[in-house]
Amino acid sequence: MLKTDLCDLLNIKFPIIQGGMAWVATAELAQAVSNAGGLGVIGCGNAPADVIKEEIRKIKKKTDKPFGVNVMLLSPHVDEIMDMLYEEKVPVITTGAGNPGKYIDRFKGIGTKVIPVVPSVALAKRMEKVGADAVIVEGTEAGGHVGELTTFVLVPQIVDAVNIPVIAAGGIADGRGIVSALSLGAKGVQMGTRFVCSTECIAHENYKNMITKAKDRDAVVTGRKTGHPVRSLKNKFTREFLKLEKKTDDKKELEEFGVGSLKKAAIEGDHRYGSVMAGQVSGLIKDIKSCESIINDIVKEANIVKESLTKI
Ligand code: TUI
Repeated sequence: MLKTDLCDLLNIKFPIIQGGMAWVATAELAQAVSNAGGLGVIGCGNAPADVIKEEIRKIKKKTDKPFGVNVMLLSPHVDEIMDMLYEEKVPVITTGAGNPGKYIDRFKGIGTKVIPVVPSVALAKRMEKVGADAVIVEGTEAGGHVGELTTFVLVPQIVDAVNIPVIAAGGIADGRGIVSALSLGAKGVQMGTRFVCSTECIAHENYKNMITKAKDRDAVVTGRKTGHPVRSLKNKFTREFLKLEKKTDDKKELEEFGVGSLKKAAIEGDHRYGSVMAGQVSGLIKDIKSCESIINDIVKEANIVKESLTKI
């Protein structure tokens, strides 16, 4: 029944991790995923430590299952957040948008598992060397801040290069996706966009509806010139951003254009002028349902797919 080494490492029922997305991955979403047998993850984004500490207190009241916190390493609050996570002895830390090497060692002593997102073989190897417990290999299909390579080519290369468990992310939203990831050698998956379209996610309904209505080519990348490319759904915001990118090389001006845009879309519901960060898999997501249904339906489908493969 879809059990892998990752389930033992993290003490979870299904090898499914929820992406730790800024603004929308609150305790409310994370507890629902953890209670359904996956690993729920609170996203720090650029929030200060006290805001995240409050979310951790909330989730500890709502579940006795393991959960994680995602630390976005470009945040100005990284050091105070890492100190707070140490004090709170959180079960799992995932990281994104940088190299968490210098933080890993201290968490060994308290049993916190540290799982960095890596967009390349080189960084995966470096993370294994400095003691990461697993790596999340995120392809460019993902939403938000993305690398260059696809999940399909990156996962097997990193599986061959390291001995720690690999978790595939980017482009996965159903049972077919999970079985494919496991076929490539991954021990589990991380899904973000699929969990945004859940009843428990606090994202504005305009944001969720834009994902369920999206078509195959709607998730575009802006900000390549800034060095921090971001994938979000096509709208006035992405069109204006791309226009500005043609006009200027000024990184600061381009970065400033994006500031506050995710909150605008995800919380205020401005799906035209805000940044609706979501992955290419948006075109595959057609409904909004509970995290429990999302996970149970995916596991059911994965088992059917597994069964059908034995007949090939
Ligand atoms: O981090 C994400 N997704 C995100 S972060 C975010 S907030 C943001 N907003 C504007 C600009 C930048 C970020 C929205 N979505 N996913 C994980 C991820 N990590 N994707 C890519 C990476 C990554 C990139 C470079 C990880 C490590 C890395 O290392 C560079 C180095 O130091 O070697």
